[in-house]
Amino acid sequence: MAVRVCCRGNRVALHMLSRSLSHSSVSVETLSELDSHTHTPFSRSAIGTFFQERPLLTNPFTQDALLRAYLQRHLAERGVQEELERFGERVVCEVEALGRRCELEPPVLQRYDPWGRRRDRILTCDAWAHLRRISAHEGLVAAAYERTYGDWSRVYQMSKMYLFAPSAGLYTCPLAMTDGAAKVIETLGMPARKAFERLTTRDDKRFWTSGQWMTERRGGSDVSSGTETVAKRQQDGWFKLYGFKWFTSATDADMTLTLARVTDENGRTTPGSRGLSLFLAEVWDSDGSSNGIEVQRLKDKLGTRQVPTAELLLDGMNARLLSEEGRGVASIANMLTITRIYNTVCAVAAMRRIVHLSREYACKRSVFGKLLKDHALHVQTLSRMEVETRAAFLLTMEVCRLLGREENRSASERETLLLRLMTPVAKLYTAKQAVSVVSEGLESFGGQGYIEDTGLPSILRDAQVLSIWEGTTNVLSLDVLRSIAKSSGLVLQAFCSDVQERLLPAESSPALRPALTSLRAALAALMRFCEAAAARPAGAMELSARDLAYSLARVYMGALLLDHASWEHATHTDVYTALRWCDQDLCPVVSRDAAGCFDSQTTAMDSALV
Ligand code: UCC
Repeated sequence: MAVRVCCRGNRVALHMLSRSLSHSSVSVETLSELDSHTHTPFSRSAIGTFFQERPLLTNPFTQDALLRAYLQRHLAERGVQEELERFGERVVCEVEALGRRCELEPPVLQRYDPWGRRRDRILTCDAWAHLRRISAHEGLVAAAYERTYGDWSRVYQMSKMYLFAPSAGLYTCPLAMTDGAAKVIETLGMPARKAFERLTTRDDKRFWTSGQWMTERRGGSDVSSGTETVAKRQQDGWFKLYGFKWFTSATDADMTLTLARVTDENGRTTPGSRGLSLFLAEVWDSDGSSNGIEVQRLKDKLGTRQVPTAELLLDGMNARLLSEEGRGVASIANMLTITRIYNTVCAVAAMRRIVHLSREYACKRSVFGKLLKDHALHVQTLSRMEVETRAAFLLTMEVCRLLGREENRSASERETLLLRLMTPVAKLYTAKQAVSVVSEGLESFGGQGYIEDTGLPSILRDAQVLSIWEGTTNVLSLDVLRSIAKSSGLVLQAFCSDVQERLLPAESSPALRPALTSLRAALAALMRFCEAAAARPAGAMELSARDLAYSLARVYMGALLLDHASWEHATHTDVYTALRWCDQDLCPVVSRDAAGCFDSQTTAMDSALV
C-alpha cells in the first residue's frame, strides 16, 4: 500500500496508514511537488468538515435509574448511594482507561531469561497491576466478607462489581476466582486462614488472587472423568501434583484451587467424581521460583485478551489437601456458585454499558434529517434492549441477595433452595442475553460498532465467553436438573411459592393486570409440565432441560419485574417494562412440549437434521 506523506512546515499528515506499514512502499511528496498540482488533494477541505461526536461514558451509577431505585428500596442505609456515586466517578475517570490499556497491551509469556534460564513468567501490563491495587483498596472482594451491611453485603459488593466490570479489562475474572476461593475456605471451616486473609484484605501489598484450575485436556465440563492430575502424598502430609491443566484463567495468580486424584501406595487412583479431591497450592515458592509449574503456552482467544490464560504442566507442584479425600467436586462447587454469580453480574453490566452508550449516541447521531432518538423504530430497539437489561438486573440482584442472606446465616430453607436453583438459571440465561443485547447494541452504532478503536467490538468479544466458561448453557441446564433431583423437587416448590407471593401486590394494579394474567398462566403451565415430566423417562427430561431453564428464568424475571412495578415508588416505565417482558412466550418448555419437541422420535429427527 502506498503511503503519501505531505509536509507543510511543522505539520505532517499521514494518509491511509495501513497496519502492514512495514511491507508498504512509502512515497514521499514534498510541498513543492504538491504545489505543482492544480490543488492540494490532502488539504483540510478534502476530508470534509463533518465528524461524528463519540458517545460519552458518564458516571455509570448516576445514569442507572434502576440500580439507584433498587438500592433506595432495599438498601437505603446512609452513605451507600454516595459511596457508589464516588466509585462510579472513579470508574469513568480512572478504571476505564486502565481497562482499555489491558486490551491493547495483552499479557506475554517470557519462557526464558536472556541468559537461557527457564523463567515461565507471565508479564502483564502496568494497568493490570493498577487494577489489582484498585480492587484491593476498594474492597471489591473484601466487602463480601466484612459483612458491613449484614444480609445486604453481597448486594452492596456486587453493585460495586457491576459498576466496575465493563470498564475493568476483565480484572473481574481473577476477582471472581479469588472470591470463590475465599468462599470455599470459609465454607470448609477455615483450613487455610492465612490464604483467606490475603484473599479478603484491602491492603494491596498483602492481597492475593486465586486461580481455579479445573479444565484438563479431556475437557472442562466433564470434570469427573476428565481429570487426570494425580496427587502423591509426601511424608510431611503435603502432596505433589502431576498433571496438565489445559485452560487456566488469570494464571498470574498467587495461589490456586485445583482438583487431583490421590494415588494409593501402588500408584492407583479412584476413577470418577469419588476419586477427586480439592487442593490449594501457592504458585510461587518463597525464593521466587515457580512451584513445580511449567507454562506451556498462552492461549490465543477470541476475547478476554486482557486475561492471561495458559496451559500448565504440573510437575511436582507442592499442594495441600483442602477438602476431605474424594469430596473435590462437592467442595469446589462453592467456588462455582461464586464465579457463576460473577458471570451473571458481568453479563448484566455488559448489557447496561452498551445500552448506556447506545442511548448516548442516539442523542448525538443525526441521520435521515433527525437524531436517532427521534426515529421511533430505533427507539423501539433500544427499548427492547432496556427491557432485557432490567429483567436481567433484577434477577442478578435477587441471586446476590439470596447469597448474602445465606452467608449471613439468615436465609430461610426456601431461600437456600432458591439460591441453588437460580444460580445456574441466572448464569445461563443472562449470558445469552448479554451476547444478544451487546450484538444489537453494536448494530445501533452502524459501521462504527464494528471498528476496533472505538472500543465497541471488544465488548462483544468479551460477552461471548460468558456462555462458555463456568459451565456452558447445556451443562448448566443439566445442573438445574441436578438441583431438582437432589432436592427431590423441593427447589421447584420453593420457586412456585416464591413467585406466587411476589405476584400478590400486583393484584391491586389494573395497569399490571395483563402481565399478571400471563405470568400466572405461565407459572401454572410450568408446574403442570414439571409434575408430568417427573413421570417421564430421564432422557425426555434431559431433552427439555434447556427450555425448562429458560422458562424458569423468564417466569422468575417476570415476577421480579412485577414486584418492582408494584413498589410504591415505581414509575410508569417500571410498569411498562413488566408489560413488555410478559408479552413474550414465558414458558417455552410448554410450547415446545406441545409441538412434540421432546417426543422420543425427535432425537432421531434432530440427529438426521444435523
Ligand atoms: O475454570 C474455568 C475458567 C475460570 C475462569 C473463571 C472466571 C469467571 C469469571 C466470571 C466473571 C467475569 S472454566 C471451567 C468451568 N468448569 C465448570 O464450570 C464445570 C462444568 N461442569 C459441571 O458443572 C458438572 O456438572 C460437574 C463437574 C459439577 C459434574 O461433576 P459430577 O461429579 O459428575 O457431579 P455430581 O456427581 O452430580 O456431583 C458431585 C457433588 C454432588 O454432591 P454430593 O456428593 O454431596 O451429592 C453434587 O450435589 O457435587 C455437588 N454439586 C453441586 N453442588 C455438583 N454441582 C453442584 C453445584 N452447582 N452446586 C452445588
